[in-house]
Order: sequence, then C-alpha cells, then structure tokens
Amino acid sequence: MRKQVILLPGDGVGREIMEGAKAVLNAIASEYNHEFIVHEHAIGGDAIDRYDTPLPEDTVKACKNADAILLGAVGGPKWDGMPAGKRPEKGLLGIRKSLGLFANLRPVQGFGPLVHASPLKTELVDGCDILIVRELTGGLYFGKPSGRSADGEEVVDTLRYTRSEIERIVEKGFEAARMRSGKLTSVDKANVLESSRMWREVVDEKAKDYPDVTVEHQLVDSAAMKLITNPKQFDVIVTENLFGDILSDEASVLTGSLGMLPSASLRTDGVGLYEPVHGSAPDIAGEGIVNPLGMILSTAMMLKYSFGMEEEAAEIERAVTECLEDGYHTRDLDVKGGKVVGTDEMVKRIIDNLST
Ligand code: GGG
Repeated sequence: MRKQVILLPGDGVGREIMEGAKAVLNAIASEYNHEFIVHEHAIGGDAIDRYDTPLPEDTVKACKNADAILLGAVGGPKWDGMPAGKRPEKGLLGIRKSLGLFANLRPVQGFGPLVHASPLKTELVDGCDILIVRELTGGLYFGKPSGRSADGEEVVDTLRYTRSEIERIVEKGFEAARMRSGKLTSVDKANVLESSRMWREVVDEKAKDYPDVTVEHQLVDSAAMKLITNPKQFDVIVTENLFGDILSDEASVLTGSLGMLPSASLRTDGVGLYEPVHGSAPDIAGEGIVNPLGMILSTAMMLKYSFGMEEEAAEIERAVTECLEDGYHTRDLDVKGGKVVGTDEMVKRIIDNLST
C-alpha cells in the first residue's frame, strides 16, 4: 500500500518522539512492502518562530491532501506571553477544526508489565481497559465570544454545542461500546450546565437505536473520583471536549505514565490525526529521555484506523508489550527491577522486536 503521511513534530519533546514514529514506520514499510510517503510541516511554537503563525496555510493544505497525520506535541513556556491568536495550542486546535476531526479516541490500557507502575493499588488497575471518546471541535475550546475586556478586568469563554455536534460524537460512543463490552458511560454536568442537559437528552434519544448497549450517565466530578477509586466499572466513556481532556490525563495514572497514552482524532471518512495525549514536556526536551510509547502507539492507531492495517498495528503493540516485559522502560515509569533506558534505545528495542 502507498500512503501519504504528514508529520507535524511541533515543540519540546515532539521532535524526539516523531523520530521514533518515523523509525517504526520505516520498519513496518520494509517488512510489509508498504510505501509511506512522509512530509514534515510546521505547527505550534515551531511555526510561530519560523512563520509568525501557529498554523501556516501550507501546513493546513498539506494535511488536507494527506491520508493521515502524525503530530508530536505543541506548547512551551517560550510562547507564554504571546497574544491568544499566537499561542502554539491555537495551531493544534486549528488543525483539528480545519480538518473536521470531531472524534478523539483515547484508549487507556494497562500493559501487563506496567501494572505495578501505577501509584494505585494493583487490584484496581490490573485488567483496566477504557476507551475515552472525547468531542474535539466544539465546547469551551472553540465557543465565541472568548477573550478579555479592554480594561483586563473581565474574561469570558463560551461553552457552545449544537444538537448535531452532540449527536455525531454520541453516535461514535455508542458504536465503540457496541464493538466492545456493550457498556457506555456518558459524562456531563447536567445538574449545572444547559449544554450538558442537551447532551443527556441526545444520549437518551440515541440509546433507542442501540438496544444492545447499556447506558449510564455520570456527573463529571463523580466520574473523576470513580476513575481512580473504581476504574474497572468503565468501558467506553463519551464526553465533551474539556471534560474529555481532563479525564484522559487523569486516567493515564492507571497506565503508570501519561507518556503511555496514544490518541486518534477522526471524522467519518478514515482520515485522521494521531498524537500522544501528553504535551511538549519542555522540562525534559532535548535530553533523550522522553517516553516514545504514546507516539508509537498512536502510529499503530493510524495504521489500524486510517489504513486498515490491523496486522501491522497489532505487531507494533506486541513489540511494545515485549519490550516492557523484558523490563525496559523510560524514566517516567516506576517499575521495580526494570531497566531505565533513553528514548532512542527504547525505539530500537521495539524495532528489534518487530517481526521476531
Ligand atoms: N500531543 C498533545 C499536545 O500537544 N497537547 C497539548 C495541548 O495543548 N493539548 C490540548 C488538547 O489536547 O486539547
């Protein structure tokens, strides 16, 4: 197969983890006789430095013509003082919006060898397998008005959703639940927010089309607590943009490190953007110690969801598991008796494990 992939390394550790993804893609290409045509483009702070905008037109155009996109991370203190329109995160939000990528899938899966790396009790996390389905192009991150008054004394952000925006993401949640255990937890704040009340209405309405799926509603504050006190009650969680962003970072505790979590941002036609859930980690950028697994597992998600390469994706996941079973991990993971290695060695070991 021949596929066009755009690489957006971004900022901080973004470039280091993207090198890992490229190496894994190359290895898969030669093993399976695929051709991945990769082109790199700027986004985030890197794009601000080079082109004075977090999302150059050229980047958007290239992404619109691609089969899939891999993104590293954006942001960092260097751009903290920038006006709102010139913040690195604007690039990330802008590319998701420009491509209409409304569904963000964030699997939270405990890898066997890491069961003791979580600060939570082993019996709580052992066997945890949750899929967070986060709405990605609406809600507080995009609602207008958003800004600061002229005297700087008042600020406003707007939480806005249309019924059809809610319907399409809730449908993704039901579809995912149907493919898994048949349980869907919808998370909202319906006791306070009007948007959440409409969200709940839509979920109840859609539930009629999915009699095979059991639905429950949870308020976000309670769900946040249960996610770390009784995580195994969850299978698929569907929620709006901000809640999904926060809950998935929280859920990463179950896996031992935020560095482990991959994600896919999708629309309905298979084109997708794949990125680790973590940010640019400026405190460790350039040190060669960042965990590349969230990025590599995102690459596996790209092969599976955008290119239908189930076998290749499964092979990457197996190679990652084997590497962890052999005791190798980066510094962010607290595994007793394990061997701490740097980013490049971790990538090399995974590649060595492919096709063996
Ligand atoms: N790779 C993810 C990343 O760079 N995250 C930084 C960020 O700004 N995240 C906000 C979001 O995912 O909505």
